Amino acid sequence: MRRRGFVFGAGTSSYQIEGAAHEDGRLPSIWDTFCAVPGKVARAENGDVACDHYHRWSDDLDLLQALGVDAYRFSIAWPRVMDEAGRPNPRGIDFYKRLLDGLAERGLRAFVTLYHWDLPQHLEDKGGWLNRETAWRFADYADLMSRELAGRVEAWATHNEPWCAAYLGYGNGHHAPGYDQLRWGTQAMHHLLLGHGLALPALRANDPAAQAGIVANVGPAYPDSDTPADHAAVDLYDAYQNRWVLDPLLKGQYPEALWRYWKGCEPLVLPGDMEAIARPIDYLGLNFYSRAVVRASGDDSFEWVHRPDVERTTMDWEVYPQGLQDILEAFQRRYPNLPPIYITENGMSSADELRDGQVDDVQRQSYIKRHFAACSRAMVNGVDVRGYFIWSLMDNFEWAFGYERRFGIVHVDFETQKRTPKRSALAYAAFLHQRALAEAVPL
Ligand code: IFM
Repeated sequence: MRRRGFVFGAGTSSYQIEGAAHEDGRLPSIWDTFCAVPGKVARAENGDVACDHYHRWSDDLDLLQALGVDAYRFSIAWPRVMDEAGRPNPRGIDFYKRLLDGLAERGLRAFVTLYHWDLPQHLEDKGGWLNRETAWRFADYADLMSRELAGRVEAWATHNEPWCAAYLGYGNGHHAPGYDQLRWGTQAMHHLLLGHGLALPALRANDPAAQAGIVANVGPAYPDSDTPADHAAVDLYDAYQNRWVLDPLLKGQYPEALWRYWKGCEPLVLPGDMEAIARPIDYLGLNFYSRAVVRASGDDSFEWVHRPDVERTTMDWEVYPQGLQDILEAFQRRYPNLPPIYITENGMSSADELRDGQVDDVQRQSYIKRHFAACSRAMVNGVDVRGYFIWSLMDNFEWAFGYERRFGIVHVDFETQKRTPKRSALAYAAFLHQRALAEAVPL
């Protein structure tokens, strides 16, 4: 099913939009458990209902079709499709079959992520990603889904942002399951990456025409000053933010610098693990939002510099589109085996308000334009970028921040579940329709 042409799309993830937390045999996930712990999620919100996409998926696919995108990126909820014994749950699997049929009927291509953080709670009860066995359970899950959905998926991603799943989930406790031991963060990362490597052969065997890859959240750092110490801080930040994930995948080793920063936190790596992790992938998905400015702090450490008077989003993330070009070109220089890239997430949260039936999210519109321009510059300079997905199709459950941080190009009224395309969605649609016209009527 490999097709040519640049892919434009929009993305979501299961726990953030589906709701229907107790329907059709879905089991609890670590996010259901985490949300129930007082103080973990703003206003004690959770994904029980979210965007009610489980029931409204058909209307949501109509929205995507009206936008004129080529592809939809979504994730499968592992606890919906397998029971505790690892047996398939047909009712859960049917939901994704209906969704994929609905996409095909509308001429939309599917980019499917297997793990966007909603680990079944029963696996967490056995140690979650700290338990090496979970990597094999993940490979079983990948095997099941790629057998069930073979032929309908354009690209599989094993994981979305293992950095967040490992570091925020096990290293600092901001995300489920809420542990805060750095050493656990690095071990969880190792098992997540191992699970990725173990899943690849099944994806390839069961769905040979689909692409198989992984998605990483990346961000460049810039020195606060031109001193050697601040440049060294940039290097260290790069090891922590980018190379911790990308070096094992593309070089088969963890960056040594990281163990100077996190002394004594090396994970237990068994023979054969790194070979499995570094198995070739067809594409690499990159999620890009912002940059860091850092300076040296103490021995072999860095700290963030919060510059005043720069453009920011309501996440307090700096808007720095040039960083996307810089990081794409840096990866191209660094990894001779860099596979084709998809920008699998790019977008921003803003304090959007519905007024007279409209949402005038001018900053998001400009953010998307400037980032896509930066991506195009990297492409002109030789980086093989194959697609660009806006995060997110619609406002949704933004993890520990709950529903207040709105990333969607479609506004969701969480009381009524009414969807309203924001100005950014209308601009994206206008751009995509112009492109379609230009392709249909070449001058
Ligand atoms: O909403 C998240 C998404 O789940 C993963 N990438 C970053 C987004 C914005 O924080």
